[in-house]
Amino acid sequence: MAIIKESYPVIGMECASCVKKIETILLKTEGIINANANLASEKITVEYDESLINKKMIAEAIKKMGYELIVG
Ligand SMILES: [Cu+2]
Repeated sequence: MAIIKESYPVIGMECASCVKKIETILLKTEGIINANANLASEKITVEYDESLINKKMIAEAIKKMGYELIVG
C-alpha cells in the first residue's frame, strides 16, 4: 500500500460552498485519506491510497460534481 499526496489544479470552484462540497465528497470516496481544496490557488490537495484509487478516478469524481481536475 502506497500513500500518495499530490496537488492538482481544479477548474470551476467559485466559492466556499464549492470547496466544502468537493472536500466532503472526496473524503467519502474510498481510498481518499485526506482532501483539501484551496479556493485562492484553485488547487486540490489529495492524499490517497494508490491501491484503491488513482488520479484518473479522482478526476472522474470531480467531474461528476461539475468541476474539472487537471491531472495531466
Ligand atoms: Cu461555489
